[in-house]
Amino acid sequence: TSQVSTVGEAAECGQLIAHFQPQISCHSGAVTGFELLARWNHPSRGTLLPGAFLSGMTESDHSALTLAMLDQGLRALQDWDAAGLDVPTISINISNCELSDPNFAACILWELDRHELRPHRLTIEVLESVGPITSNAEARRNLRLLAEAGCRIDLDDFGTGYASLDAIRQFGVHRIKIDRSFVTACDVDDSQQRMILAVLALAERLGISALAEGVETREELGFLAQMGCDEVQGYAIARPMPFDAATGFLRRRA
Ligand code: G
Ligand code: G
Ligand code: NA
Ligand code: MN
Repeated sequence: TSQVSTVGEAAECGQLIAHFQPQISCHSGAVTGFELLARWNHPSRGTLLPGAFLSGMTESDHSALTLAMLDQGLRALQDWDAAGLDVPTISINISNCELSDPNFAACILWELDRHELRPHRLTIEVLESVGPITSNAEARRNLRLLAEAGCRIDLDDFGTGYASLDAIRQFGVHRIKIDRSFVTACDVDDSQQRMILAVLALAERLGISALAEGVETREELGFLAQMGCDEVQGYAIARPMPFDAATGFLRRRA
């Protein structure tokens, strides 16, 4: 038998599994969504994290990964809807190279339509840490099409990138995800606190919401809630988990 070696082949074999990490409202404690994080259940190497396979991927691998995550995420929403479990949106990570594909937005909107889910149920996480997405006309067009259709756009790893403020202005970014590097020890470290407060003030002025990622302790969570952060995500709430465990998490909180 041939050895599976690319992410595209892994997708075909059903080896790409979405893990779901909850996002929580600081005000109500309600689940506001789940971020999907890819895992490769490799037959001989065990469970691979994205760090082990993301870097060597071709454009076609990227699109296969996105389609696999999208399909699992949208089917999860269908299941949760049918079970009466309220999950407003799921977030998927995309790579910036996908945004150069003229068909990207149409393909995403087709998948939503095919699953009979409205566009706001999907959040697209875009990264600025790898380069300014706003310099690419096709990327701008794709993001604008998605936002106009009602998809939500998250700016991931906020604070570590290049043209984040420009991106917020150019297409409707709904939410910034404050990078974990600013969140760690924010309850006790003065310089972390000032960063968080500055970013929260920025988000408020721009009328977009802020989610702090990588929240690991109750103390960090308490500080963020007190400072008016809208949402949190991190080990303090739950680790990324397979679909069944995520469903269990929702049932316990319902
Ligand atoms: O869980 P963690 O090790 O899973 O993820 C590490 C990194 O991999 C994160 O920065 C995340 O954005 C990225 N990542 C996780 N899943 C995906 C995915 O499906 N597509 C892309 N492009 N990146 C992902
Ligand atoms: O780049 P992105 O923000 O998508 O990365 C998410 C990454 O952070 C994933 O690897 C995920 O497993 C990891 N992660 C999620 N919550 C926490 C946390 O509380 N602490 C740490 N150290 N990593 C986290
Ligand atoms: Na992300
Ligand atoms: Mn991030």
